[in-house]
Amino acid sequence: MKLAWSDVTPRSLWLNRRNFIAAGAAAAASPALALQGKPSPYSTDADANTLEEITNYNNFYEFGTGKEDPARHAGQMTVDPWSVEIGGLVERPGNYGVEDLAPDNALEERIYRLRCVEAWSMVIPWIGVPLASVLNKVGVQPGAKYVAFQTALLPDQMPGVRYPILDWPYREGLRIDEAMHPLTILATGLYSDPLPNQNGAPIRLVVPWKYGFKSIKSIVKITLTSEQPVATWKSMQPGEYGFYANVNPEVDHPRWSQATERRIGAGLFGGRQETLMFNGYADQVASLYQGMDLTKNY
Ligand SMILES: Nc1nc2c(c(=O)[nH]1)N[C@H]1C(S)=C(S)[C@@H](COP(=O)(O)O)O[C@H]1N2
Ligand SMILES: [Mo]
Repeated sequence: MKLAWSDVTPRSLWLNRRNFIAAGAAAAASPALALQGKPSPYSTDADANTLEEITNYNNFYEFGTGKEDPARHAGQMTVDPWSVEIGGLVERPGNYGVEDLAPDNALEERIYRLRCVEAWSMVIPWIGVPLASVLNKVGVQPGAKYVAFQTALLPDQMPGVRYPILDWPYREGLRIDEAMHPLTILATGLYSDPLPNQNGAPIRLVVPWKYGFKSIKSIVKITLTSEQPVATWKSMQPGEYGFYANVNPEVDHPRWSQATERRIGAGLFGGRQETLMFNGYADQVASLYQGMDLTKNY
């Protein structure tokens, strides 16, 4: 039998997590869905968005460019069985199952802010594992400087990829120190349920201090490389989207300001809130970019 949240969580945290607990109680009735993660000091105590909001306002262009398209179409994607091909500069290349990479007993809860480059934001209670734990499992070779990620390309199941909106498959990358940072996770669930397809099932990257497009969904391939890998948005529009894509209120997008953001669900009178440097994670990550000109390396 698993410990209850109240057994392992201080009451102050516990109160902030009331939404999560409610979802967990519902999931307990259905043991197959009773994924639980350990609470984490990396979590924000900001109020999380509702499951309704998180699963109905999405960017997942493989299913269309409208915010409601993923909720409408992603259900037709088969996510089980699924394997992730890990290769390049690693000691143990191979095809890994999602359960191998993110076993139930390793799952953690991370309540993170998500800031889209389009200037809206949410707070999402992810469940997942540090990407570092996966990279350590496969063994990083000394020459590895970057990590490349690739999304599944399933034309029969993804109506969006029939159109050349992006250079499919969707690809992203991180520098190795960014990939190994404890804030960087691979998520397999949210609100105690397995990840909904529209949020990138069965396994997706979450890098909370970067614009949302870096957090690539439905990953089928991870490759350790010595050169900076291709990133889809950067390769499409390099003047607008950089490799780093760190949230930065002082560097505007060429077509709009990045100084403020609209919190989804805040309502008409919620107003806009100030965007924080590194999306509020500066204390943890600013040192990664010491000496870099962030207006050039955007
Ligand atoms: N494969 C893939 N990953 C993707 C995207 C996409 O279109 N395709 N959109 C990105 C963008 S722009 C954002 S803001 C986040 C949104 O994640 P969410 O829908 O789970 O909130 O996913 C990112 N990951
Ligand atoms: Mo985004």
